Amino acid sequence: MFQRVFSRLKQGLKKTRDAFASGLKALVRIGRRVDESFLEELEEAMITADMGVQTTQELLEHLREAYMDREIEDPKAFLGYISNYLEQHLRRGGNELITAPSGPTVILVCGVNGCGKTTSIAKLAYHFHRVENRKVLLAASDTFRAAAVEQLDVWAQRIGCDIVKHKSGADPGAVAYDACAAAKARGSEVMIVDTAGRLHTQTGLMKELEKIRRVLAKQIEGAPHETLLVLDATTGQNALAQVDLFHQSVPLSGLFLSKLDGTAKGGVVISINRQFEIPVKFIGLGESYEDIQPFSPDDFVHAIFGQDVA
Ligand SMILES: Nc1nc2c(ncn2[C@@H]2O[C@H](COP(=O)(O)OP(=O)(O)OP(=O)(O)O)[C@@H](O)[C@H]2O)c(=O)[nH]1
Ligand SMILES: [Mg+2]
Repeated sequence: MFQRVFSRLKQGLKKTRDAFASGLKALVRIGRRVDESFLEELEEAMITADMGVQTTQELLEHLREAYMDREIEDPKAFLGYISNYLEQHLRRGGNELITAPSGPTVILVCGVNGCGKTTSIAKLAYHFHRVENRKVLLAASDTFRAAAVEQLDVWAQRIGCDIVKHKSGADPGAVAYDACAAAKARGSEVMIVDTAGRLHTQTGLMKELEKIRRVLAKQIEGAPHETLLVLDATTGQNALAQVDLFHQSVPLSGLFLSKLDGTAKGGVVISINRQFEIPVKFIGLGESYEDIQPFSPDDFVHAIFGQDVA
């Protein structure tokens, strides 16, 4: 089972691995010396993978020192050094989901238009309902975009979980309110709230998101236990600005990084993890509801470097 999950992760990160780790391997394989031009090429490979300037510079600094101190003798050893460094860097803790001590765990999901919210919610529903065998209820609080309710409804049917929905155009806060009542009455263990895509400049829509959050907080103690921002990994470094702006409206507790399969810039996980206190909790690796993985720093680095898990 674990091997299957890991090979799915490796498959999903193929583009990043090809661009970054394979590039690095080619760099060290030609039996060259470590000199300035080697370090420059290394830097380029890291920036291309979107690891961020800060992480790249810091890592290069460490590599230089380790080489000067003769801790690393030949270029091949650089690979092990880099993967260890990244693993330690990513392993900050807090990647686990926060759950309610009793009653439903409420997860509010937000993000810009088209970033993958609804698909990611389907993946979360699949993960909790089908993998962890917990009772899941979805709240269709995106009443703004035409067909958004139907889209979520189709996922709920496929996965076999509950859904609370109103008509398109209804008040998303009222949907959230009804969903809380239903979750309590039906003994749901996890309730996931879909919301409309919005930009921070759309003041009305941002206020609406804050209102949904208030409704949840009033109806269920401690809710939302998680507020997840879905970030499209293919947007690269732009994702960083979105974290800042959404966090100002609704305090975020975690990130769901979607579409990692579609980018060679998977290194963005590293810069996001570095820049914010907010941890990456899940990653999305495809369009099917099975393409979800709870984020594990060690597995992520192993998958990128193409090593087998220990
Ligand atoms: N390859 C890939 N595609 C994804 C992933 N997640 C979502 N998508 C695709 O991204 C597109 C948008 O996904 P949605 O889930 O509808 O995004 P959304 O944020 O809910 O969109 P709005 O509600 O319109 O704001 C769809 O075509 C999805 O199939 C992923 O992890 N990998
Ligand atoms: Mg949606």
